[in-house]
Amino acid sequence: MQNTIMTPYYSSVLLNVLSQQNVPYTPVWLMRQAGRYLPEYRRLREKAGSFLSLCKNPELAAEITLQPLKRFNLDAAILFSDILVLPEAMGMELDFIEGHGPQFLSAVTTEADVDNLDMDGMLERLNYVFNAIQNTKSLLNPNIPLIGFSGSPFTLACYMIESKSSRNYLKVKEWLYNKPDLAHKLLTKLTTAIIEYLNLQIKSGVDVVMLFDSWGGILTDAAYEEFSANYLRLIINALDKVNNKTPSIVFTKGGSSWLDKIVTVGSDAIAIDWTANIKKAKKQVGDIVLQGNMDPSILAVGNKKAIKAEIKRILTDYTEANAGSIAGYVFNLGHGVLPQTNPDNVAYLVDTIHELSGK
Ligand code: 1CP
Repeated sequence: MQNTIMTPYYSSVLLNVLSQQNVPYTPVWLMRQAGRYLPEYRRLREKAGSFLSLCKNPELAAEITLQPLKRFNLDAAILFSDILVLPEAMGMELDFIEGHGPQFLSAVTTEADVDNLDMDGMLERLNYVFNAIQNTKSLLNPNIPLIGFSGSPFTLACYMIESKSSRNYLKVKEWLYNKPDLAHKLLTKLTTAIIEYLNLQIKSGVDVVMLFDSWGGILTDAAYEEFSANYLRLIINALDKVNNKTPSIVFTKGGSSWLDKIVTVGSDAIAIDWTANIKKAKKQVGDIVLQGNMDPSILAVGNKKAIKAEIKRILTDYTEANAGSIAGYVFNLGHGVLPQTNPDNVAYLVDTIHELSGK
């Protein structure tokens, strides 16, 4: 599966893949590569007292961002933060309750609540994120790109309307079906906020930006276009391309049947979850880069033989669909690393991907 190098423009394999260049091996990074499966993360979190105080401390956030890179030969860092810090900076009080995940103390329920979301001073209140980016960049190997991110407008709206994770999203659906104009008003406001937020992340030093549309998959086909894809497109179009760079990645979990729509959003790469058929996905996305596809539970429950077999399957399926070339693919999971994962399996995964793809 070895490829010839064409004079790479970047010293980073990930940036070369994202800019459509040939690479000597497949780059890999993992969603939630920093987090609870790492004992050094758990120790810092205990010391800091809460998840949010870790996010808001630029030194600790940078340290946690770098933790997985000290252990594993990853090809990218992703900023340690959370998608929910943006609504928090718009005035929604946020709590991370141990064992229950994140929760807003009150939900957005009325038009007045939407109007009251405070955009003035929002970016100043997020200063700790931009400081964490600068700290991380000053410590990170310059050949390793830093990924910044935001939730998609729809996914952030889900948390804001439901106040937390939901089983059936009935409050969100009530907005979509009974008060779509108000839903659009909220999504439009979030879109403006996300554009400002991501552009300041780019100015602060991130090399790639990713949009997490983690809950887009709850929508119907038509509603996905109306309430999620349209807003993703507005964001991608408004991103600053510093020196014509700063590639973007869009991830709609559960979105593999809408790849025809997602390609129209305009991102440089599309991330897929583990339910997607990567061969079909490659045919549908054409020249757009693909990322992801491995089931995260393999790392938690699979043995090395199973992990290797799955890496082989994914790389083989992708290359078969791409005229024998590994170009245009970024290895990742179909969702975040599970807390039950043994870090040794992550080390094995990363090294095996590099080895099998040509390193
Ligand atoms: O210590 C803890 O218990 C906190 C666990 C944790 C961590 C490590 C949360 C709470 N967030 C994070 C970090 C995080 N969140 C990152 C850091 C970078 C990395 O990937 O290493 C990123 C990119 C996110 C993004 C995020 N947060 C998403 C989008 C991606 C996805 O997983 O779908 C979502 C939906 C969230 C909300 C959130 N924050 C935390 C949890 C447990 C959740 C999910 C809650 C739910 O089930 O809805």
